[in-house]
Amino acid sequence: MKIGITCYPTYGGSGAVATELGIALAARGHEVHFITYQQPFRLPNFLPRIFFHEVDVGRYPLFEYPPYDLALAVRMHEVVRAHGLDVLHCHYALPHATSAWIAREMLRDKGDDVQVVTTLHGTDITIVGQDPSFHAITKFSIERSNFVTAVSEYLRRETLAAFGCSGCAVEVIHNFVDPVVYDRAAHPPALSWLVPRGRKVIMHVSNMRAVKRVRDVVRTFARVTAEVPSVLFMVGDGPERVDAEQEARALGVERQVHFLGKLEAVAPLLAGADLFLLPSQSESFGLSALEALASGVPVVASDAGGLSEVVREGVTGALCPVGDVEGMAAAGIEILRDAERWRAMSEAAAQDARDRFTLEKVVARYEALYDRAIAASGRAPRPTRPFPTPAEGVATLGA
Ligand code: GMT
Repeated sequence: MKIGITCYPTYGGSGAVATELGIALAARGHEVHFITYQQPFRLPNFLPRIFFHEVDVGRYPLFEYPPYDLALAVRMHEVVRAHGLDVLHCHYALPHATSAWIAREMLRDKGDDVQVVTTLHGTDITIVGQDPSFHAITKFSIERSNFVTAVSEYLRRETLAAFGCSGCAVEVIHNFVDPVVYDRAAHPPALSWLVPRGRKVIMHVSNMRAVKRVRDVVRTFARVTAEVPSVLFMVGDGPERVDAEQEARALGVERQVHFLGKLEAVAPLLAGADLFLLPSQSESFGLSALEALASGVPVVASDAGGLSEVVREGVTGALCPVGDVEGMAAAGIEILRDAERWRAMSEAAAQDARDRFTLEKVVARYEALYDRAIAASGRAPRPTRPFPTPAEGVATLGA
């Protein structure tokens, strides 16, 4: 098959999922074309059968807001025609599904067609999509997609409640991890030089937006370390980082809190962690929690959105009401204090992630969905090109 993938290429769960899906599809022999404004952050420079098409938003003095959605639609249309794509898979509804609809209309105008699959990730439904400025176009774009998926049951329910979405079935396909990458045993200790002897390692990974409640991470940590001496690693960056730094100073734990910034590979760090904190206000799935679990790290999180589909209370971690810093700290202390309990939880976490969210199973579900989409179009899938032919690969990258 030939699949176009559009996502936000910067740091964030939806871009990570989209990119890793594309890499896995290419490894299974499909041809994958990323169409976005920047090379996705988890996409290495060159891989067989993967192509990157940059969207160039022309600048013009009249445009205070350059119309990215239109430039994206034109690029989608161009790439579908040039490479004969079967499917355009949009990750995050706005504006990607809208641009795909425009591209498909342009194709139909020329007697051509493409199937549009939209995967809903979170705030495209729970926040942005419900903003009065965007509600109608989000609903329209979801309804005009040929197939729609959501990354959790919670998000599927939210979508139906917020948009009604008549005539569109929303299929749940959970996010996934590569168990080979997220494997505690596979990585040498990366952070031990920063961890004083005998201290536990607590970790948080996020884009540090308000929804992540990073102050609660620091507050929870301060309570835990008072009972179980620990170190906190904050991975990622975003608008709330300064607040978290300030909170650490206010609570007198700044010397035990390390801000590591944006990092491309978190698996080597997670492999050295004892506890993962994710106290988000809302989380449709919580990919970072899954990556921690797969790495054998128990997760203490808020019982928000789809997190209860990922973390098994008392088995792989603990869930507390949003903002319940005391409860999260108590749960963290209980897990860290008891070595036997920690080991059992760590093993259960890694096993459960492999049983329920392994890459192989989930990617097969997307493949089956593309098959259905192509069958519904009445066409045979387009043959992928023989590969690798180095000259062709190099010439097409970034085309
Ligand atoms: O919806 C967002 O806020 C963006 C998105 C992202 O790119 O990080 O996050 C969402 O998608 C992830 C991947 O499916 C989920 O793991 C996150 O839970 C979800 N974020 C929220 O719901 C806040």
